[in-house]
Amino acid sequence: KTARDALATMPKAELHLHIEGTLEPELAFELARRNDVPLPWGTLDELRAQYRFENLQSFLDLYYALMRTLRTADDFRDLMLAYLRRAAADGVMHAEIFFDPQVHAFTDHVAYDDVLDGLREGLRIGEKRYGVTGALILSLVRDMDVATADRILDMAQARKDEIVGIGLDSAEVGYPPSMFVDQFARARSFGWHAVAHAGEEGPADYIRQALDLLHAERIDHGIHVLDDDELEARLIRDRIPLTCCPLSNLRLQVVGSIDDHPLPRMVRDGLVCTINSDDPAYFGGYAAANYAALAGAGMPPDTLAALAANSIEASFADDADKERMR
Ligand code: ES4
Ligand code: ZN
Repeated sequence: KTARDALATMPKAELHLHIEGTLEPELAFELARRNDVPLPWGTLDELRAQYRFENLQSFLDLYYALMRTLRTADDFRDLMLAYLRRAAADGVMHAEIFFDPQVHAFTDHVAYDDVLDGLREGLRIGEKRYGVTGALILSLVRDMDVATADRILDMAQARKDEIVGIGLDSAEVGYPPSMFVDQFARARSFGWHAVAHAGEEGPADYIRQALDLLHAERIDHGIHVLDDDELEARLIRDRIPLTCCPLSNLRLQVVGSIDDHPLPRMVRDGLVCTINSDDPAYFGGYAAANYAALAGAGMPPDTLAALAANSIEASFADDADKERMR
């Protein structure tokens, strides 16, 4: 067995994955044709030349452009099935998956119910076909009008039991968690868990706001916690999980190289970290590739195994389901 196979078969949960970020260029081209959505790139190679990012925003521009090709429930089902197949091959037993319904509903005019129907059908078929369980996190897009967040929660309320949590994503700097206090309070009143992207490009104080104002139970990315010793001590003490995404941080130039990634320091300090893939179609690999990148940077196998165990522990699955994953 190769080292990579060992990483791929290590049982793990994926806690930070945007389903729209699994849209591979080939499927985007196929959907553009199927749905008559014009794309500014004439060939796959022309499209493939766009995957060099300076920062979060330059990635988001391409991510939202390709997302426009997703138009029907069947598209979302196919996207989910393609992801779950890859997840299973990487040892992912369970995935808690973000989606961005404000963009689908208000930018691309795809009804919330169609998006949810498609994703849920994908999860249902995928669980039977690949043995991976999945749950959906409705992620609010922080750089859209806050009124659209209220409207999407209006739509989501009738089917609230089909969603496991509320999230917060997209352009971070200038869009502090404090803007979304009411929306998160409402989502928590639905019985949903709460998570938020914070401290990816934004400051440590956004992590504090996510905890204090949004009552986030996990922090997505969170690597800028290292700029604030007092906050770091609190996360260690309270065992707040961080969903780290090494290949994402590399490709968005949040870190200069994988060898400079702060994960080893975070683990040594005692933070509860997990390894995740964020937008794998854009960042060069799915779950096992993220574990492999850290292994290549010298992270020992027992540390990787501990982080995989953390991912199961930090998931929103119930205790019986966690036992199944271990
Ligand atoms: C995202 Cl890498 C990243 N950061 C923030 N928001 C996002 N949405 C999709 N990918
Ligand atoms: Zn993310």
